[in-house]
Amino acid sequence: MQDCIFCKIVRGEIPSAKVYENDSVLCFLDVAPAVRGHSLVIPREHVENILEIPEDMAAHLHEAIRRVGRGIIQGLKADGFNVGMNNFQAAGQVVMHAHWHLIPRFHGDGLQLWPQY
Ligand code: DGP
Repeated sequence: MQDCIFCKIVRGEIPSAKVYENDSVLCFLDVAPAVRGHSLVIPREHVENILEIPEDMAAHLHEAIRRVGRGIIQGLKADGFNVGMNNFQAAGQVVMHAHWHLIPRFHGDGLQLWPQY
């Protein structure tokens, strides 16, 4: 996708702070982090949202999310992490290239990310 900002990051046309990458997945730090270490996991291939993700791609993404999550726990010494995804504009999706937010959490950090259900 020519105009997609995350596709530009994949192509290296926009710089990013890469956290992890493999042939099908890229992970980089969010430019507007909720907290230090807030990372985004994306498929290299352009798909808009979770409904467009084929099974094989989902497996690669899931594995990458686990790897980066492990890094957040071990590297940042976080107590936990949130995994979140906005799908479609009504749900807060701004960049229309599917992505997962990984947000490090610490006991007592008081971060309010999503409504408490
Ligand atoms: P969402 O609302 O789920 O579509 O979140 C999009 C996220 O993408 C938002 O937290 C900010 C981040 N973002 C937008 N543009 C850039 C960029 O050029 N570089 C990086 N690293 N992150 C970006």
